[in-house]
Amino acid sequence: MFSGKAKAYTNIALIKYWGKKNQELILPMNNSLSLTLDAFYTETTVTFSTEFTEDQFYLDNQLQDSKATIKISRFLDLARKKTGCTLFAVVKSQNFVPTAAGLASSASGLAALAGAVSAALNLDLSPIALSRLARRGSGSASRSVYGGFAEWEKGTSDETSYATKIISNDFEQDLSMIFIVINDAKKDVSSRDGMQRTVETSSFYDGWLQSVPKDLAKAKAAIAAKDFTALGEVTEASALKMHGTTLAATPPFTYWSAESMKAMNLVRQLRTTGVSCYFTMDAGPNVKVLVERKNEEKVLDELAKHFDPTQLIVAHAGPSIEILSTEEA
Ligand code: FM0
Repeated sequence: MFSGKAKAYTNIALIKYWGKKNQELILPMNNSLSLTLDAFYTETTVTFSTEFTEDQFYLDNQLQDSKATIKISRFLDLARKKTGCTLFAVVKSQNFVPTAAGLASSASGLAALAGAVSAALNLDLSPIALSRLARRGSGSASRSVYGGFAEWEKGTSDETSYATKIISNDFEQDLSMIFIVINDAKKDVSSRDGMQRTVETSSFYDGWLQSVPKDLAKAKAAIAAKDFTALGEVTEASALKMHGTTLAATPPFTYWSAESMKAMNLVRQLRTTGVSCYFTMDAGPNVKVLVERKNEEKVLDELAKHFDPTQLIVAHAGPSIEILSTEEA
């Protein structure tokens, strides 16, 4: 019996990953840049044993159906192939999320799975190799290998597509990200389906691709200069452009709800009163507000006038992936 356990934190992209050029290998169309956060994480244990007769996947103590398990099995196959291991595995994953608000993240989940399986099979991977493996589970997971800021270099092959840490002089310690949790009845288009539909059908997609290198350069310069305003501006712009592409897809779609718009307007309004803060959004209606830590209280107080306190979750920069144990029995 071999087992490994790992803990990985989620990350939020400031410059978004949106679109794949290879769906099998999860090679992205553009580089992305993210901040790993401390508030949400996943702990995963993978155990391989001769006693198991199939792969099993438990999420938050619930045995998952065959559809969810097949995805995990395919991922495990990548690691099994590396070592010639033919054993089945039981995967137990726990998402640590402050409220039951649909904030479970594929980034922390697949990064933790990659860490756990590499620990169980003693793959002894470098951070880059672990990032490449995590990428095969979910693109954004490639970035959760690192604490603080990370950049996922799109690359041109399985070998060359991976994330690295951005050295930031601890700038990330000055930042807060406030999640505004917006529960919406509308069924989401998954990020996987949404980005694919956009690549294939959106007439705005070329504009997105053209804009990313400039935005990425701006973000990296802002991090190097510890320039919050510049980082905030380009973060918000990247999110708006990504979400713009979905409106021109066929069929068109949007992740924005009325409440998301309310939150975004509030952020803009706060700026007009001199409080520097910026929003970003991913493949769902939640809005995340980037703010300097010194202004966190002020922004929270203002948001609390319009949203229920249970909808507001504060996060700060989080650490890199942690391998918690490796056991052989
Ligand atoms: O995180 O198809 O990683 O850069 O969150 O599993 O590779 O779940 F919604 C925007 C993340 C997409 C931006 O996509 O997709 C970002 C997004 P997968 P992910």
